[in-house]
Order: sequence, then C-alpha cells, then structure tokens
Amino acid sequence: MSQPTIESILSENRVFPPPAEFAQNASIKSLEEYQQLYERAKADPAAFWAELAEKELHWFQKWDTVLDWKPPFAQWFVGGKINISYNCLDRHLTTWRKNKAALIWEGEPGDSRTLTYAQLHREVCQMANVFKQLGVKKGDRVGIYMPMIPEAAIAMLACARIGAPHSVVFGGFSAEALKARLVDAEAKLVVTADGGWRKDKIVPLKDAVDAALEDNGAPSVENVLVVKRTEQKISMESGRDHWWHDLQPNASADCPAEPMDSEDMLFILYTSGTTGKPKGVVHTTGGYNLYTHMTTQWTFDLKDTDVYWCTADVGWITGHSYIVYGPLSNGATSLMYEGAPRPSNPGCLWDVVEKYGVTIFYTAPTAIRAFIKMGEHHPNARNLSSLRILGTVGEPINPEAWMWYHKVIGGERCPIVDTWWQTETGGFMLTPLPGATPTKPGSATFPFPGILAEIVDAEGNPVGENSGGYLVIQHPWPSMMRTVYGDDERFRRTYWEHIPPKDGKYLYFAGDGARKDKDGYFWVMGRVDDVMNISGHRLGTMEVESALVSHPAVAEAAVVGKPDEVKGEDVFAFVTLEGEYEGSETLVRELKQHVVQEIGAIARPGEIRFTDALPKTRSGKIIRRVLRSLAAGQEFAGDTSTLEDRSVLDKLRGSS
Ligand code: 6R9
Repeated sequence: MSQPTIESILSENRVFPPPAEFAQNASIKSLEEYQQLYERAKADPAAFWAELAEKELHWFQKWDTVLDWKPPFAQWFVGGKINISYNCLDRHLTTWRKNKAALIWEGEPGDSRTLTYAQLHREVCQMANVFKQLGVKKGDRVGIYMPMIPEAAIAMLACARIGAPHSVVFGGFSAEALKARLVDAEAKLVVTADGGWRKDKIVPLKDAVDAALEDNGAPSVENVLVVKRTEQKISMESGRDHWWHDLQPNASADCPAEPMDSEDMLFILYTSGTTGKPKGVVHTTGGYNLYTHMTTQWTFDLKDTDVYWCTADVGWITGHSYIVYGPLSNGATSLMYEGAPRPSNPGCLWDVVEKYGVTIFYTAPTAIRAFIKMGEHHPNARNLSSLRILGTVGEPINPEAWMWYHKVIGGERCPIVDTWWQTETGGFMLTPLPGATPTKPGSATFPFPGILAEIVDAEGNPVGENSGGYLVIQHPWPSMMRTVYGDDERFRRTYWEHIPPKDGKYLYFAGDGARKDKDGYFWVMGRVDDVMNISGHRLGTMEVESALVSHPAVAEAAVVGKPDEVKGEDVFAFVTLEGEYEGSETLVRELKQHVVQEIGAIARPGEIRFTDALPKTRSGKIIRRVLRSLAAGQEFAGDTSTLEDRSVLDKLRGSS
C-alpha cells in the first residue's frame, strides 16, 4: 500500500533540519522566527493580513474593512479596489523585471518560448481586447479548455484584466464533462486550441468543444477562440469560431486593468465532491491575490534568481495558484511544460531541469512514485545541481517516496515542502517553510502563519496527541472559497455543518482525516468522505457511479478506491447488470470506455467486477467499507450487523 498507514507514520522518527547555509539565506530563517510570526498572526489575523496586503500588493483604492465574517460567508478587504492581472504584470514593468522572463515554456515536441514580463503584458492586453471584441464584458464567464501552452496563462490573465471570471476546464476532461461545466458557469466564450501534445499524441481539444456545443449543448456560449498549436485539421464554424492568430495582429496592446472590487469573483473551478455533480468553487480577487502571493513567497523562499517549476496543469487549482497567479504576482520566473514522461522520453523532466537550471521543483507524490519505477538512472544521467527546493502536493506522500525524492532528486541538500491544501482553500494551509521547519518524511508539518488548523472529533472538540480526527480550520483566511457557484446552501452544508457549529463558532471541514504527533506535526491521512484521490486528482465515487449507470447495461454501480502503488488509489467498480445483459470482457472494456467518455481518462476504472447484488444497509445505503476491503483483496473484518442481506457478502467473495 502506497498511502501512509498509521503504523508507518508512528514509526517515522527521522527529522531533517534545514541545511544551515540554506537557512542563513532564507527569508524566514528559523523555527523560532516562524513561531513568532505564527503567534503574531494568530493574535490578530486581520491586522496581520492587512499589513501584508498594504506592503505586498498594489491597490487602486484601499479597503474599509479587512474582514467581514458572517459565517460561513467571509469577505476580505471590503471596499478595496484591485486587479490581480495588474499585480502580476503592470507593476513589474516599472522595475528591472520588465525584461525578466515571466514564463518559460517548453513544448512536448521540444519547441520552446520565453516571455518577458513586458511581452506577457502585451499579449495579455491583446487577448483582453479580443475578448471585448467578442462581446465579453465585466462579470461574464469565460471557459478555458487548453493544453499547457502560454496562451492558457494569457487567457486567464486576460480574463482577470477585464473582470470576466474564468472557468478553466482541465484538457483531459471529456466533451461531456466540459459541457456540464460550461452550462453550470453559463460561459459566454470558450478559449481553446486545435489540440495539445500529450505523450506523443494529439489531444483533440477543439473536437471536444464542438461536441460539447453540438445541438445547442451549452446555449450561453456565443464564441470560441482557437489557438493554433498542433496544426491538425479541425472544423471552424463561421460566425462562432475565431482563430487567435487572425485576431491578435489587429488587437491593441493597450488595455488598462479594470479596478475590481476585492470581493469580485476571479474564477470558478469545478472540483469533485461526494455527489455526482462537481462543485463550482468560487474564488474572489483581493484575498486570493494576497494569499497566493505570500504562500508562494515564503514557502518557496523565492529569490529573483530562481527558475521555478510547478509540473501541474493549469486546469487544476495548483496550476492556478502556483503556476500563474502566485509566482507572477511575485515577479518570479515560472516554467510551464506541455509534456509528461513517456516511453519515448522517460527522462524528459530532468532534461528540462538541466536545460533551464530549474531551482525550485514542485510535483505530486504519484509522479515521484512513477519516477522511482522508471529508475534512478534517468535523473542520475542529468545535472540536477541547480535545484535548491523540492515540493509535493496532491496526496499524502509515503515516507519511502519522500526519501527517494530527498536523495535522488534533491541530492540530500534540498528542503522538501510537503504542502497540504485544496481547491477550496486557494493556497497552502499546512506546509514547512524551507529555511525554518525541520521536516519529517510524510508530514506536511505546521500551518502557514494566519491559519488556525486543528484536529477535532465529530463534535468539534480537539482530539489528543496521535489520535486521528477531522482536519478543520478555525478562522477565515484570505483565499478561502466564498461559495459553491449558484448554491450557497451546498457550500454551507458541505463545509460548515458537517461538524455542528457551537456558540456561533464555525469550523471549516476539509474532508480529510489527520493526526498531530507529540511535536505538533500534522500528518494528513487522506479523505474521510466518498472522494477518491487518483494520481493526486480528486474524483467523487458518485461521479463515476453516475457515469456507469448512464450506460444501458448497468443497473447499479458502487465505486471505491483501491490502493495502488503508483496512483495512490485506482478506481474499482462493482456493477450489477440489467437482466438482459451478461458480464464479459467486452462489456468491461465498453464500460471503461464509457466512463472515459463521460468524465475523462483520469476516471477510467482500473477494474470492474460484476456482481448480482451490492452490500447495503436496511435503509438502502451501500456499505462502501465492505467493498473497499474486497477491492484491496482483504477479508472484511468489520461489523456487518447493519448489512441487510448477509449472503451478498458471501457472493461477493465467491465472485472474487
Ligand atoms: C491542491 C490539491 C485536495 C485534496 C485534499 C487532500 C489531498 C492535497 C496533500 C493532500 C496529503 C498533501 N491532498 N495535498 N493530502 N498531503 N500534501 O490537491 O487540491 O485537487 O482540491 O485536492 O488532496 O485529500 O483534501 P485538490
């Protein structure tokens, strides 16, 4: 099992203090310094954030109120006017950073491009003007469905510039999933590309957009802007579809950033929850700008000489906060890579590190486990001496993978920052600060200054040392999600009522289980709800179940995560069939393909098992813990007294 177990964590006693020389040169240099900062922030969070907001960001107009907290709805820097695209671009143009590389981009086939801050600013202004020309106004939503090319970041910043919230949809999602998101967000414009490169193949993005819009599938969409990337043939619908390269040359590079209210919506990003319908997580402008700015600066101990590389896709929150907004707001050089390790080039990531002298490298545990499998001769054959900080995100990292990362990639000299956070939190919540925090393999260590994290029981009472409980946040923070798009009730129910509020005190429930050790280190154990974590990507069991039952052969489906050495978890589906169908290899293949079509390749079940019945309670609820054990190949040892029909269990075992 690759996820850390309680046993493996309790026996993990290794501690890695920041190297002395590293700490000396870091902006936060010791644990004491972190603790002082933390205590100061805790004593008066509003004053702490206000001071940083004033010092670190440009405001067109200062706020009247730092925090307006009417649980569960928070507003930060109320009355303030700000534009995140201005903070990411314009303000650097009056400094030497004007000609510093803002984005370094490497395409999968080996083509590359570097955009300085001045060049990026110019392209963002042009695209913003094209958006306006296509009828996009402040407040209109724009869908972005792009490969990892600079225009993805350009489109996001162009939206932010004119105050049109973006909704980026990961390019690996299917046409069906794209359509559902465009419809929910009522997007007016979609920005896409003819295709993108993914493991030596072309991902036909424009075809998927066409399929999503077919038969008026997303009626709000009026125009589609298409960037040429792969040059394969696509169809262009006249009046609706426009090539970026046709419109760009005539677009003015003058487009002043729109002064936005601090609480104006910056973006919607859909994420999986416990129901079949993904949630539109809403983030706003001022607080998100400040928090992603500070977390990038302190957690990666940014210097102007850094070449920073986060390997995520801009379709996920990690790409939003830590490829685009956080790094650019700090005037950093952010690297974007279109490709992924593939049979034709398993060492490609290390080539990129060597080619650009990457200093900060941020990736996911699932990727690290895949690197381990591919063999250390790949990294060993490259010069990785430029690296000075490593990071991980997306799921708990098992101590073995941590140690490999530390030794083979970090040469035992690079601090590792294991950052725990979520789409909903906007930025890092638990993380080491590389010059200050002694790390323990597998622990995300301590909360970021200003974050009041705790581990509690179902009533909201803090649990003792090393007892497992729910990870909660006790005080609002600037980049917290503001609501579920169009559904305040779902927001309240999902995050704030799971643990009942007491005496007007609300706890943010993250959905993760965790424990704290004797030194106060947090150890995140994983989701406690029906959300799976497949290769660091969130996927709801219900989402996959809904996809399966939409196939005519399927009567009922129950999906669980099965431990997987590389992916962390893999999708395992138990399926009962409609009377006239019979289970076969062909049907398994067909159902897998059906899920890919409904959601995308990340949701493809690793295994589908046909069964006559599913284990249920008397009230008809599927007992997933039984299925989880079976999927893991373990005997189910727990209580089965709630099971309605015990013979189901024997049958399930028999069919295994
Ligand atoms: C940023 C991101 C959030 C869920 C979260 C948790 C898991 C993320 C983690 C981690 C342990 C870490 N998670 N980082 N678990 N240690 N360092 O991944 O956002 O896609 O919304 O997923 O991922 O379970 O609740 P998102």
